[in-house]
Amino acid sequence: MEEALQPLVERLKKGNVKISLMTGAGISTGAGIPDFRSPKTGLYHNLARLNLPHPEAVFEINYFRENPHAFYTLADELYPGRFLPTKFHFLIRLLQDKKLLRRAYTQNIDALERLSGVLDDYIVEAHGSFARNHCIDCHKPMSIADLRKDMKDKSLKGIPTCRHCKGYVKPDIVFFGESLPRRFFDLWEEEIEEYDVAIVAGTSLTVFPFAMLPSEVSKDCLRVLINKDKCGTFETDPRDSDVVIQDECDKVAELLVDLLGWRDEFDQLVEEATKKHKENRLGLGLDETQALSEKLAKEIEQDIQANTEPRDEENDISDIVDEINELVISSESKPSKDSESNHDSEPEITEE
Ligand code: CNA
Repeated sequence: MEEALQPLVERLKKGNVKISLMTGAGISTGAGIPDFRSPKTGLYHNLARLNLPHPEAVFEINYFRENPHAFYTLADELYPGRFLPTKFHFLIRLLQDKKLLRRAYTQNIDALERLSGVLDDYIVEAHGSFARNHCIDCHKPMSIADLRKDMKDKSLKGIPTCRHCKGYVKPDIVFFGESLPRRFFDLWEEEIEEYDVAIVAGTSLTVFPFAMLPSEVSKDCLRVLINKDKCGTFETDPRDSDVVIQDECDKVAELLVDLLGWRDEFDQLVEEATKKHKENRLGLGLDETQALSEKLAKEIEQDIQANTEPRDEENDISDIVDEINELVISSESKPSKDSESNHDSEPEITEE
């Protein structure tokens, strides 16, 4: 594995590279969150108890309209706050601290990038997140606090219900048949050609349009797949320069850290963050998760200001902190704008 990683290590050691991460559920299995498709342990394998017509139905909007219970059973299990970031998430955070990270596209809805201290500006939650909720009928927003209250309300059978029209409310997680956030397409268009390295990890590359990202990067971009299985464009349209590592994400993250000589910083980061999360962990919900990411962002801002010149690009750290602050406030009290929900005429999420 060490030899296979050399092209990546050499590029990173040279510095001045723009790295994009394109990740999926496999980077979070080490945290205890099941992925979709792994045989025996994947969510789809374990959905029999929900009596679904087919496993994907749990994330289908038409099925949700008729039977929201299946989704909310799962949402309760997966709701952010219960899980700690993995070694792989901390590698992403370290890439950010080293000013090598350009963008972290994720299909995950677990917010673990945020919890590892990756700043909002770098993260593209392509399949949405639990940060906002809307009624599926009148599209009015619902606060996280109300959603969590309804999820525990036996008289509602745990189904969050719109205060205005009594329709079902759903977190802004992108279901099959719904469009992805505008930001995903904007960044794809603006900068996909700019990346020097694309690290694709923990994804089966079966959900579109996300699965197309690795084939859209420029010919000069080094593509690296870190996944248990070879998949997607790495199989169907491989490039000579591709690096394919079929192994556990966390194991590869650890090896990379050693090969790059980042061990001490990495261990310190993991130790400090884990301690903080354990202190904050009891009853941690999404609002607390965001507050924690705000705290981490502030610390990063202080570190960066103390040690280096600020970035000369659009990523003014104080703006990012303001943005995260705004997110915390809006998730707790301010209604979010309907226009921010994912109802643009963009391509919809589909499975191969
Ligand atoms: P997937 O289709 O389940 O594929 C996961 C891939 O990761 C598979 O190829 C596995 O072999 C591989 N894998 C699993 N564990 C590891 C590991 N430790 N190291 C290396 N490889 C591993 O999931 P995708 O993300 O490709 O599918 C997209 C769906 C999954 C998105 O819509 C997500 O919202 C959805 N999802 C997200 C989460 C989460 O937020 N953590 C959990 C489950 C599903």
